[in-house]
Amino acid sequence: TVITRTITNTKKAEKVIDEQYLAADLDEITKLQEEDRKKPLKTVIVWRNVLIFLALHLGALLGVYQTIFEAKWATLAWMFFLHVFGGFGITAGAHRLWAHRSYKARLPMRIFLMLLNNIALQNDIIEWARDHRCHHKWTDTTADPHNTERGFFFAHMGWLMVKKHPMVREQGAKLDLSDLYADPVLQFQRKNYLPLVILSCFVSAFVAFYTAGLFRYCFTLHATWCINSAAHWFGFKPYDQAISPVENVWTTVTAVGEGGHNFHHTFPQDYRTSEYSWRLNWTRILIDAGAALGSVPIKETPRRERSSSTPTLVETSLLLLLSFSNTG
Ligand code: ST9
Ligand code: ZN
Ligand code: ZN
Repeated sequence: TVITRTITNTKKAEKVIDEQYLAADLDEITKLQEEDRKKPLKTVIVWRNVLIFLALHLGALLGVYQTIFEAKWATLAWMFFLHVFGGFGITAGAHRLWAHRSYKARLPMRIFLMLLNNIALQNDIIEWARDHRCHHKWTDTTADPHNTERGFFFAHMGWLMVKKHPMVREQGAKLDLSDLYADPVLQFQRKNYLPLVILSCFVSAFVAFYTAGLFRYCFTLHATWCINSAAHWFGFKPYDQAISPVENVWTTVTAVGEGGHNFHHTFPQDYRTSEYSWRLNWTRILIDAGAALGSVPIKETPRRERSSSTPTLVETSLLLLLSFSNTG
C-alpha cells in the first residue's frame, strides 16, 4: 500500500499556480526580456568578494590534499556530516520551507533547520529566500539575481562577485516577504548571524581548518551553485521544454536531492522538488521524518491534497529501507 500510494502521489503532481510563492510570472518575464534586449549590461566587480573567494579556494585546495593523503576517518565522517546536514539547512530550510513555503514546520523543526542553515554560511535565510523568490518569478531575466543569460560562470558564482543589477532591487522590492520577517526564528538568525556562523560553520576550524572548514564549505557552495548553473544547462526537460532548468542527476547527488530542477521550476509548490526516488532525495526523507514525528504538520498545508497519505514513523522507516534497495 505504501508503495502504491507513493506512486499515485508522484503521478498526481499538479501544476497549481501560486501567485505568492513563486510560480514564474510569464508576462513580467516577457516584458523584462524585451527591456533587457535594449540595454547593455553593466558589470561592477566587487573586488573584496573576488579576493575572499580566491583565498577560500586556495585554502580548499590544501584541504583537498589533506583529505586525500592525511585526514583521519573521523575527519572524513565529520566533513560528510557537515555537508549533508548543512545542506539540509539550505534545501529543507531556506529553500523548500522558507523560500517556497512548500510545507509547514512547527517551531522545533524551524529552530533545527535554522541552526543547520548556519553551517552552510550562504547569507541569512531572509536574504537567501528573497533572492530565490526573484529567481523563480523572473527566471533568466535581469531581475533574476543569477540570470543564466549572463553566462554559466555568472549563474554559478560570478553573481556573488559583482553588484546586483538594479532590476533585481526594483523587481525584488515588489515581493511580499512579510512571512519571512514575521518569523521569530528568522529574526533571531538575522540578529545573531555572525556568532551563529562562527560557531556552526567554522567551529571545526580549530581541529580541521582546511578539510572540514574550508574544503567542506567550498564543496557545499559549489554543490549549491551547480543548481543555478549545471541544472540550468546540462540535462533533459520532461516537464516544461520552454524553460532553462533541466533534470540533472549528478547535481541531485551532491545537493542532497535538488537536481530535479525542471520539475522544480514547473511545480515550485511541491515539497519534494523532484520525482527522483527517495535515495536520491535525502531532503525529502528528512521532511517526511519531521512529518512522522509531528514537527511538520503536512496535513495543515492547504495546497497539498495528498495530506491523507502523510507517512507514519513506521512507514517512513520502511520507505527509507526500501529506498536503498529500489531505484523507484
Ligand atoms: C551563497 C548563496 O552562496 C547561494 C545561493 C544559491 C541559490 C541556489 C538556489 C538553487 C535551488 C536550491 C538548491 C539548494 C541546493 C543546496 C545543496 C546543499 C548541499 N530583492 O546584496 P546587496 C536590495 S552566499 C529586493 O548588498 P549589492 C536591498 O535593499 C555565499 N531587494 O547588493 C539590499 O539591502 P538589504 C557567501 C534586494 O551591493 C540592497 O539591495 N556570501 C534584493 O549589489 C543591497 O543588497 C557571499 O558571498 C532582492 N533580491 O551587492 C556574500 N537584493 O539586504 C555575497 C538586494 O539590507 N553577497 N536588494 O535589504 C554580496 O557581497 C552582495 O550581495 C553582492 C551584491 C556583492 C553580491
Ligand atoms: Zn526553488
Ligand atoms: Zn533555478
